[in-house]
Amino acid sequence: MADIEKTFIMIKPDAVRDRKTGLIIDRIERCGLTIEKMEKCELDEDLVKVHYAHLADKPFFGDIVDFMTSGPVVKMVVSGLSAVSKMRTLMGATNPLDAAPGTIRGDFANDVNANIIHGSDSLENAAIEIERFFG
Ligand code: DGI
Repeated sequence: MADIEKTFIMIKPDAVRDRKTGLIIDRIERCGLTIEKMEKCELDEDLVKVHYAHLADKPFFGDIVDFMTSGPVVKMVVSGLSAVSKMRTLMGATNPLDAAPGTIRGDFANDVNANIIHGSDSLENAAIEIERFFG
């Protein structure tokens, strides 16, 4: 049976700037998931570097840091049955060109870096990321 899980979600600066926050929250709630915590904030460079440390050796790492510090984000804790995998399905593939229509990235994003939403990729990382961003 599926378990109630908590996952970490972040609406990225492009989507906040384009006033898509409400549309994205609507998609999340329509899936039966619950927004437990939500805060609009700016990320400092050090936090972004820690969060994306698994990509530190990639040539596009600097682009990620520049993009994620380019404006406010909306960070959230989202809960529900199988929340981690449900959110990953709802978000769609990392590259919006590969993301299926009907997914958040498939419908709203065009750029692999500015791909409008982050969601934890495992239950273990969800706990780490919730602690990292909400303490
Ligand atoms: O968990 P995801 O965000 O789906 O994927 P990830 O952890 O592999 O990548 C983190 C972010 O890094 C992703 O949301 C956008 C950026 N990224 C990933 N692959 C590429 C990329 N950015 C560029 N410019 N090119 C890439 O190939």
